Amino acid sequence: METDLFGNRRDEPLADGAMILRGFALDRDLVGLVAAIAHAAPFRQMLTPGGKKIGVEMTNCGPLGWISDRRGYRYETLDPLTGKAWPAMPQAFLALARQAAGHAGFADFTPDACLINRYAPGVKMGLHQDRDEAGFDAPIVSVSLGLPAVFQFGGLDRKDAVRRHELRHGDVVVWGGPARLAWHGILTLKPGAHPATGQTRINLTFRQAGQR
Ligand code: MD6
Ligand code: FE
Repeated sequence: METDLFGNRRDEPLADGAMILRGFALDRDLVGLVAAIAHAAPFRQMLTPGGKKIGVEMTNCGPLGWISDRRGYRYETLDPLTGKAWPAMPQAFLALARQAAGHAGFADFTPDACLINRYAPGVKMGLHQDRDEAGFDAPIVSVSLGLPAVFQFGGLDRKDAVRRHELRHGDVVVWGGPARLAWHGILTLKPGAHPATGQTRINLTFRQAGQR
């Protein structure tokens, strides 16, 4: 557990409206829940609108799922791979996302989408903004599981300087308000093994994607 000298979980400010909650997601069986979701809606590599395979493998749970294909980036209620609705969002996911948002000062967060990213060593996520949602009033809550990764967090302009922060198993990032459209990414994952996830990193990203 990430704690200070007094045994408290630490909060690390990133920017106005953004912070890392170290160890906030520890002691919950999130990995088991991810495995159950992936059984119903398998991890897959999606295509960019330009036709390139995305390195990060993805799936979703909740009413809306983020997808990418030749027609663009968007949210869909049905998984294009199975033709069925995405698996329900587990109560434990919802509770964690709501608690983390509340801890960071965003009351009443009700995510309707949870994108699940899986990284193998050698895989990265380039700098991007999360801007496919219907509105930007709600924050985003992001949970890191398994292998550590280096997170790059920049500003509202793509050219703004980025800072690097290591995200470890159980860390939660919350951002919203003035930071909601900040540019960010994940550097190439280094090889390793983690007791919870094996040779992978898993990231859960909770969003309010549809109309409220
Ligand atoms: C990742 N996260 O941590 C990728 N987006 O693997 C994101 O792209 C992200 O962590 C929006 C808000 C928080 C995030
Ligand atoms: Fe993102």
